[in-house]
Amino acid sequence: MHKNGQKFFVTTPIYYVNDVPHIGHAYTTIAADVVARYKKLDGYEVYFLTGTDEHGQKVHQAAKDLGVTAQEHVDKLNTRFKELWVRFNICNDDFIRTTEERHKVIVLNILKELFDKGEIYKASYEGWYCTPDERFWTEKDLVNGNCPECGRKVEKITESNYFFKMGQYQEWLIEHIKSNENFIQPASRKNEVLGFLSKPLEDLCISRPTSRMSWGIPLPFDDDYVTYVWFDALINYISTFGTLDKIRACGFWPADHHLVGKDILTTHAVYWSTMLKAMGLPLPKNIFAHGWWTVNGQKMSKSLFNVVEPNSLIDQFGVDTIRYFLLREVPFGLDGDFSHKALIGRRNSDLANNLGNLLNRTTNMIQKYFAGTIPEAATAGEEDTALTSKAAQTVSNVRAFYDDLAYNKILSEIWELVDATNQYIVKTAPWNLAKTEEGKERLKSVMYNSAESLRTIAILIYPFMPESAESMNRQLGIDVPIEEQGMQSVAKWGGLKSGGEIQSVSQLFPRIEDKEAEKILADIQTSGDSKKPQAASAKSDEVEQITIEDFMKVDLRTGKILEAEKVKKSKKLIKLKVDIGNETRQVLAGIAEAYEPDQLIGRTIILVANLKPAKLMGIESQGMILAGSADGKIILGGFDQELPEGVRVR
Ligand code: ME8
Repeated sequence: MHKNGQKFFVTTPIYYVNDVPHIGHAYTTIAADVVARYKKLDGYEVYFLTGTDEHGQKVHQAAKDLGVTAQEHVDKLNTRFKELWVRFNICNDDFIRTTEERHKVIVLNILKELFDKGEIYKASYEGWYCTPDERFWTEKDLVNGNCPECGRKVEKITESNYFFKMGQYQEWLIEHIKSNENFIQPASRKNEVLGFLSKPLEDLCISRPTSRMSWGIPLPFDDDYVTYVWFDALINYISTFGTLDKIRACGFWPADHHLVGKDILTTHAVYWSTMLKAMGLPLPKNIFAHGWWTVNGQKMSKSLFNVVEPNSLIDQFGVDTIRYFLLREVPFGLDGDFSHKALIGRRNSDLANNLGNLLNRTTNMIQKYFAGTIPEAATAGEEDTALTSKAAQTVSNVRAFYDDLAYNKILSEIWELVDATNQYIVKTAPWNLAKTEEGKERLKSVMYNSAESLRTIAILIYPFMPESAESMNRQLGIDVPIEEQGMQSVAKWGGLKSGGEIQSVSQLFPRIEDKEAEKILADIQTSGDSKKPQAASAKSDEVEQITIEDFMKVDLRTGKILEAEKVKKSKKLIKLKVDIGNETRQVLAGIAEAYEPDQLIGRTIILVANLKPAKLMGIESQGMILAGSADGKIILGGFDQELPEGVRVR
């Protein structure tokens, strides 16, 4: 394939390793994959980076609650992302983890260099700290006394810490943003950043005392501290290449696009830009902050259990339908709402009816009229010229829309060509041409042009739907994969070779029939469109049915709580002594955020009495008590009248 000698570097955020991967994460990663694949097709040498963010308080806490080491925890969890990206056909060149040695070494070097240059200093600090977000805020940042980012409670903390002299770069950064029009996109988000910068920019606290949080990269100049998780994480964009010298030499720097969600624009536009300035490295050409997905109008969150589980969606609809839907449905940059109904609608109208039909009718007619051999174009009528110029226009518009990552416009352009080709077939009416000798000559051109248009479409949709595009290409009897044909093969009409043999393959996008669609929507309705997050290996989101015998295997018993105390160093766990009639059990329950130990004593609960004992934080738990949760609030299961201990519940 023709190489243009240019390099292209695109990144996604590195996702928090203990998040359950959902369509929000998939969205950014697919968007990066599409532009990476397009640039490759266009002859660029591409470097596409993604990964996982593995330090910080949340990981530390989650590992503690599970009674495993933080390293064991992250080693296990990062694979959920890796495996999902394989399923989604993501062509990343590197997957970086912030706990890897190669990353830690670079973070240490950079910290040391900045410290030696006087960019980092130690000072006593008083601020408002949001533990879940791991961020300090000043008094003026707070909204109604709460964290301006997540709205949760903040605590006042006074401690000595290390600071990066971020504030000194405020004027320079404002100037940089204003004079580089595409540095932050979309424009509305750029204005938000400028709004943020209209208030005085403070220096950035880049350390956390190990006494409070030890899961991080120790500061090279003070063992009592670890590096603030954001300062550590942003450096992943450098550590993938190695040292600063390697960065300067690799030719990929600076990034062409850092793709991020709007939630983390400030950390990229302000923290990252000023960090780079201090290091003397060029800033990214573009930071694109896309919008936020909700699901049927609700926020996606683990605690709400309404995460749209991507593995299940892939099982149900196929990879390419989801890749297409996410980028077609909502303009990149705006917020969107995910609904299965809209997904099925797009699949049936755009993919099955418009594109699928065009491919089927064209290949079927070539089979029927030319025994499957692609004929040679002979004549060129008015309709043919209209179609070829539409195709040329489509290619040029698609190219231009990539500059602004206007994915939905790109797809809508391509579908205009799909429609134009379908209309071309209707207008030229091949079934009538086939009736006469003269018509048969014309039919050759009509069939050739329809197939050539499909070849063009296949190349244009390839970045979005790589599997389907390659399959279309094979069906058209082309044995050179699209990856090798490149964008230059659609620079002019006529790249399809006559004489190629049409291959019949199974239907690309079978229609989801009304009955099946109704069933899918009804299933979602009954589960409140709320699916519990599943492990990446889960193959189906259907609720498995069990028999009464299966259910009876679970020994549920009433139990009276005799004692309750909080587990030291755990935010969530309470240790209970529970009387279940003929014996007393020690049980650990993750309810400390919802109940005080005193409230629990004397309560009758339901215990899973035949659960294998397990150790949490080194303490044995001999059973599990039942509870429900809504909006993150945990409520214990119980009875509306008194029952003695040890009664079987069924
Ligand atoms: O912020 N809609 O990681 P994270 C759209 N580790 N995109 C969404 C989304 C939603 N509902 N939910 C998540 C972090 N995303 C840091 C990043 S980078 C150096 C460190 C996507 O796991 C979106 O890209 O919270 C968002 O910015 C990112 O996931 C946040 O991922």
